[in-house]
Amino acid sequence: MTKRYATLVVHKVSAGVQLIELNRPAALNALTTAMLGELSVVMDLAEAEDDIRVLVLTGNRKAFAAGADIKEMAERDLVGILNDPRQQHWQRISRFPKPLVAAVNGVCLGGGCELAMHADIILAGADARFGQPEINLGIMPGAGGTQRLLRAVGKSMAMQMVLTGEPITARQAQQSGLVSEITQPELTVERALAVAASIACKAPLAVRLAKESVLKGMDTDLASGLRFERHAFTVLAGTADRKEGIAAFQEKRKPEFNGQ
Ligand code: CO8
Repeated sequence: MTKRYATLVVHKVSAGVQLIELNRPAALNALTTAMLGELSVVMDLAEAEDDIRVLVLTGNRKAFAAGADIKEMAERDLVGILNDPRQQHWQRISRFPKPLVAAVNGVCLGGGCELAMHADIILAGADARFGQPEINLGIMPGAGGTQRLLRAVGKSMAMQMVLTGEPITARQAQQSGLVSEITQPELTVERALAVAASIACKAPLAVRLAKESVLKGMDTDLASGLRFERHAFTVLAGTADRKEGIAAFQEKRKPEFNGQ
């Protein structure tokens, strides 16, 4: 099943997996407020729908997204930026509780790179380029780029990208930890869907708490992170899916998880 929005195309691909394509090819998928708003709506629907367990986000072969839409940005003054409605959409995207996999081909710049970094896993085609070129426009990253990039690639690489604006290759992105896997460009989406399908058949509550626990580790000290992990692990002891998972292992069969 496919649903078309003004700036997105959304496909129900397989059991539990939904694919979202950013669809402004003439502008290299530059992110407008409307596009981020549609992404928020799709995420609201996906969060509420039990049958959707993992989202895959992609662009096209030329561009994941070339950044925030510069034409739209040019119309915003200081007050416009202070009251920027995009902030709400970014927050919504960052709070999405189910796994989000990004399949990146082509340019992934500025707000596009920041959007990719909202994903839990980034897979990239060999020709992908990641960058934070905002400095060339006299501005700086404003949707988490300085913070998420630092955590993903470390200080030196983050500083180099943010201060020079020069993009890095898919290979450099993988070596520095921004990207988990590199594929042939024509296979990036297929591979991302396979990764998503592998996650979609796991116990949803375990997936949700595991994601939350890893994200917790991004912004807390080790002791607090370990405490959170311990609580989450304990909570899962009360689930039917844990019983099912262990029973299936002992009975040498595939588990059937139902999210309880
Ligand atoms: N915004 C709007 N339109 C764009 C953008 C963009 N970011 N990028 C490309 N386009 C448009 C071009 O204007 C062009 O349209 P047209 O044909 O109508 O002139 C079309 O896409 C194709 O682009 P090019 O002809 O430039 O294609 P090239 O292959 O020659 O170049 C590049 C590709 C190198 C990617 C080039 O387009 C480029 O440098 N783009 C801008 C990249 C950039 O600077 N991105 C950062 C934007 S700022 C940002 O993201 C801040 C985020 C802050 C978020 C805060 C939220 C609260």
